[in-house]
Order: sequence, then C-alpha cells, then structure tokens
Amino acid sequence: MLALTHSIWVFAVCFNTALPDPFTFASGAKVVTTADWACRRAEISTLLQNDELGAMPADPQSVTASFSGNTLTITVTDGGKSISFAPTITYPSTGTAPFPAIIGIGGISIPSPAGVAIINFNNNDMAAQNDQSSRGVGKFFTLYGSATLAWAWGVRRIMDAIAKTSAARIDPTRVAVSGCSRNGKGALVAGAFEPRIVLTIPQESGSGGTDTWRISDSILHNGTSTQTASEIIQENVWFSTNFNQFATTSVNKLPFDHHLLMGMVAPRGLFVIDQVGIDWLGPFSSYGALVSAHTIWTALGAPTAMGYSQAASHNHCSFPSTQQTQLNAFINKFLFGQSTNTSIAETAGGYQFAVPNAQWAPWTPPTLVAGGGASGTTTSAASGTPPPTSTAA
Ligand code: MCU
Repeated sequence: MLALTHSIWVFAVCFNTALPDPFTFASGAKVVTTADWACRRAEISTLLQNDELGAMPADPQSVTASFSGNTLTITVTDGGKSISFAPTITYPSTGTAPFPAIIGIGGISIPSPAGVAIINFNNNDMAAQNDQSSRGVGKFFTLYGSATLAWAWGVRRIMDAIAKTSAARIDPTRVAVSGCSRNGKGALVAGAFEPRIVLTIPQESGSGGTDTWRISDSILHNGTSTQTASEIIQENVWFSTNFNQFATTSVNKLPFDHHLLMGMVAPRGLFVIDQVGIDWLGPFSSYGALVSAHTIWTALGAPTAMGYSQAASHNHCSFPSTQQTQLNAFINKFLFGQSTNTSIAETAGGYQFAVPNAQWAPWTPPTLVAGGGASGTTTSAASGTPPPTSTAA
C-alpha cells in the first residue's frame, strides 16, 4: 500500500467512469415519483443479486431465538434443515432498556457510543472469507446454495430475533450496522438489503464496498495501485461467481455500480467513514461513488440522511478522533431521535477532489413527486426514516 499524494487527485480521468443513472429504469423510462423510485430500487436489487451478490433467499419457514448470559441464540429452519448461530450482546453502562444497538459485522471498529448496545455478529462463521477456498464454507450454505448475501441474511435473522426476544432488551426500531474493511463491504450490503436497519456505517470498505468498480478501474489504468473487480474475484469469495464474467471482461457492462448499492439504503441513514491515506482502498473511487449516490438522497428529499467523511491518513480501521463528532451526529439522530447536524461531506481536512462530479454522475437528479405509482410507497422521505414494518429486501 502506498501513501497518497495530492498529485493522484488531479490526473485526467479518461477511462469510462460515467456511472449508470439512478433515475432511469433499464427500459429507458424515467423515475419521476417516489413510487417509481421504490420500483427502481427493486430493479437495482434484482440486478445486484443476479450479477454480483447472489440471491437473497425469501424469509425462512421459521426463526426462533432464546436469550441467556448475553448470548442471543438464533435457530433458523428452512427446507427441512436448521442452523443455529449466537451473536453476543455487550450492553452499555448507561441508558435504559430497550436499548438502541449496532450490529457489528465481525465486531465494530468505531468507538461504542454511550447508551448503545453492540451485537457482535461472527460473520465468518456464517460465510468464510479466507481466500478462494472459502466458497460455500459456512452455516449459510447448509440452508442455501448461493454465496455472498450470507452476512446480510444473517443480519436479517438477527433483526427477526431481536423483534421477538424482549429478554434481549434491544429496540428493533433503533438498530444500526457497522463493520470495517472487508466487513464494511458486508455492512453496506446488509444495510442495503435489510430495510429495518435505520443507520448503516461502512468504514474503510474500499473496493466492493463504497468504491465503484468503474472508477477503481480508471484509477488503476492511470497507474495507481488500487483494488479492482478483476483482482478482488481472485482474492476472495465476497461476490457471486456470476460477477466473474463482468470482472474479467468489463465492469462497464454492469447495469449498476456501487453508488446504486448505496442508494438502496436511501432515505434511511448512511454514514460512510473513509480515509485518503491508503491507495488500495480507492478513496478517489469511493468519493466519486459518494457524490453520485448522494443525488438519490437529495431526490428523495433527505439529503442530510447520507453523509461521508474521508479523514487524513491513519492505520487501517483505527478510528481517528477527528471523526468522532460526525459519528456522534449520526448516532444521536438515528438511534436517539435527536435533531443533529448530519450535513457532512468532507475529505481530508476539507480537501476537495479536482474532478467534476459530472464526470461520474452525468444525470440531473429529479425532485421526486410523492406517491404517484400503482405500488405506492411507505417511505418517509423527508425524515429519512424507513418503513417501520416492511421486511422486504
Ligand atoms: C478493504 O477490505 C479488504 C480489501 O478488499 C482486501 O484486498 C484486503 O486484503 O483486505 C482488506 C481488509 O479487509 O482488511 C482488513
């Protein structure tokens, strides 16, 4: 990994970095209403599952849970087979039950906020991520044949269990998800596919997380060592084998990129924690994805529900104190219902990247008209809160 210099940010990007338009259906029809966005979001979900992540199974036949000794034991039965997994819960020393919580994908790498419980999800037990030999290894695969939505599926089952296990003393309407690096990729996918999560906090997730495949390819093309799709599919099993055809030929054929994966979180809370000091993480790619994805929150009337902070160089997954106030603002708004300033969009000390946003996001974000479609919508765009009872992925 090389330290970044400012010269990286001012090179002329001439690779194919225009990202797919969030506001145009595959058919060419335009997204005009919030109901249209609900349909477009469903289309993006399907495309991501088909081409990159593998299929999210329908809700299983049964999810049962018991709570003892700070361990939430969850048993899932489907198709005549069962698995059990057991997240542990660390309770805060302050506050009142039921507590808000953060589900940590492989634990958390941000400081534990006061008054917030931490649910430690052993994602490697659900689906291993050692290297290529990890394909199909883990409890998820006892029940299902597909691969990389395993951790998001596990988060969904934790949400099922919380809702039905009052002994666990977690408020199911105030749960966030977080993880760092490879587990930051998992946190983003979990937030995208679990609408009961009110705040998603991917940290230094890099390629396959908040980066876009297209901009990462352009960065490598211009000579900076950055992780790309063609490399990532050789390193590990984070994505489905269907993704290999795009990764090995051209990511420009993908009908989505990760700004749309992030857009699936909208208008719920998303706070992206990044840094600019590690080339391999593709901070420039993440920045392009973030400014592009932000147009979706803006179109839904919830621009401050999504924020991003790219700190100066520091050790990978250590959390710099410079980001503490920003993290607090998101935690306090989404887990404690406070009115805080979450209008946060910054890169290392306020440094702004030189490439114009239009290079990545050449669409004009509409102001979506409320309702207006046959399916209707239950989102509360202005407040940035999710539909409270829906469990549809
Ligand atoms: C940023 O996440 C990954 C990265 O994609 C990998 O290439 C590298 O090997 O590991 C990173 C990570 O998870 O570090 C803890």
